[in-house]
Amino acid sequence: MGYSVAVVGATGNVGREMLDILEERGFPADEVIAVASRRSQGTEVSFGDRTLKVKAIENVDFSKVDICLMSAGGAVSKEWSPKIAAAGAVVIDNSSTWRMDPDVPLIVPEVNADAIVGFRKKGIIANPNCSTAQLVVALKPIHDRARIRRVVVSTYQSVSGAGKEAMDELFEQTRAVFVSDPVETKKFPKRIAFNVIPHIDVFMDDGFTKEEWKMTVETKKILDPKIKLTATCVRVPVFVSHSEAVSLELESPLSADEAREILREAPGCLVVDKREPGGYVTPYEATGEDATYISRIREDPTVDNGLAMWIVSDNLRKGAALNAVQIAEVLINRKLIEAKQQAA
Ligand code: 11C
Repeated sequence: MGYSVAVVGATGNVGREMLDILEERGFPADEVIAVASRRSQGTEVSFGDRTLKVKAIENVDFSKVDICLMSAGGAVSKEWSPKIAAAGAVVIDNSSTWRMDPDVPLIVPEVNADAIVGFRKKGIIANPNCSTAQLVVALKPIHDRARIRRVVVSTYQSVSGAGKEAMDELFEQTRAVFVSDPVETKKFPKRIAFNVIPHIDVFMDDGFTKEEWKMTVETKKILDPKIKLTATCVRVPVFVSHSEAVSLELESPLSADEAREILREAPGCLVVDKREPGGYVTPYEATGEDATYISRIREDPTVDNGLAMWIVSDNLRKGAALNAVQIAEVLINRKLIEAKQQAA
């Protein structure tokens, strides 16, 4: 007997990717329901070689659903995730709403799959922010070997992290620059075409942005509360895949060669690190791929036991949809849920 899976937010960037990944990985689903707001009801989305008609969230009977992959934004999740969980489906939520709730596990399967059992408290499992997910996949094997004391990370985040309208804005501004039309800004606070913007999400009282705060608190929750992390998050004119320049201060020494060997064996990681022009991964190559790519691994002599690296991953996949589907696979593989009887 297969599972009944609902994808809420099925018309968005991440929702579509969730459908693709369920299909690609042969997820054991008897039924996949595409769900969105009433506004999108009746629109069609692709699922493999089939087309699914989108249902409005109000019209779905979640008591017949086993797993609900949510990517419909914070407000929808706040209202609907508890209702869906109460109806008996396990919610895997991609928004930031539940991540820091002590009764909701925040999971990256390669890092803290064992914490998933905490889902029984509220019936909700949180997916981390995209920039955190790829970071912790690469940090976990290093932390296990040499204990990370402090992380300094600068991100180079693609516009797809801000949604489809943001992708359209980069495209439209780029076109406008080439044909000498006026460049309009809508979603971003400054022009993004041929520019970079050191600001993602809202500003906090201490001068950091919420995206930077999320990287700190989520890394602590997933990996180790003792790790200190400071981030500068920057939007760049790239459509898909986030990049990160990361400097680590470790408790014990670890050479670049040792780090490369550890990361080569680590789940979810792919090392591409030749010290020559082009011997590293860029967002263009990471797009559409599942791996977290690690390049430019080198010792940093400016601090004790310093190590630096470059980490790139597809933010819509490992940063969102793939991680959510992997969480669902952990639930099934560890027999933490059973498929309900399907309606005829
Ligand atoms: C961005 N990382 O690139 C954000 C998008 O908390 O899930 C994801 C925000 C989140 O804009």
